[in-house]
Amino acid sequence: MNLNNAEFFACFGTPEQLPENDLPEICFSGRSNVGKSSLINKLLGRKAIARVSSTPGKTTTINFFKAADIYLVDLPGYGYAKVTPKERMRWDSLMNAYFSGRRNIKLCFQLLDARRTLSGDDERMVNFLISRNIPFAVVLTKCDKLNKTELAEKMNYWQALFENTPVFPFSALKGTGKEEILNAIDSYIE
Ligand SMILES: Nc1nc2c(ncn2[C@@H]2O[C@H](COP(=O)(O)OP(=O)(O)OP(=O)(O)O)[C@@H](O)[C@H]2O)c(=O)[nH]1
Ligand SMILES: [Mg+2]
Repeated sequence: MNLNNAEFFACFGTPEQLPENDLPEICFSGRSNVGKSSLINKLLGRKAIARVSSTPGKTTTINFFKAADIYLVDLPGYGYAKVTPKERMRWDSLMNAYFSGRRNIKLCFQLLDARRTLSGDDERMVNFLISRNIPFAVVLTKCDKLNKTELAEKMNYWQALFENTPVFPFSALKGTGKEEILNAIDSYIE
């Protein structure tokens, strides 16, 4: 799949703004700072179509990018400690609206930092996807920060947690895993 002719489509900050959509959508979920926007940039072959920041909580809206008649959807991150109860409620209602709206979500990439272990928030997110019957695959981000042995250990850990789910190691820095992820998108779109 070639997603090189992408354009920014729109961003949505409240449930009412979310448009109904029947084009296939691939969405990206994960804690703040895990690397969602960086992954989207890499897949689209762009440096900064999605905004990347070293401060967590950068993406607070649902951002749609259009490429090859599909949407890539950058979801706002969770698990950011400094969020107010009000912002947390906004996040909840926005995410609920997104996943319960009439749309054609083909696959959700659940991003997890390869170096870490599954957090309570990650587990809640995964269970939410399962409860909504959203097909998902796991992307392990920041793999460039692990050496070969550490990566092999972590792959075992994550693959054991997600037995029947594809798990893709990825590095936005080096591009590792990009082709495999694009192929997965292809297979879920068809
Ligand atoms: N070394 C390394 N750094 C990465 C990688 N992916 C992302 N980063 C860095 O991690 C930080 C967060 O990346 P983002 O892509 O903004 O993360 P996000 O998940 O979109 O964060 P929010 O928008 O806050 O939810 C940035 O400083 C990135 O440069 C990676 O594969 N390797
Ligand atoms: Mg982001």
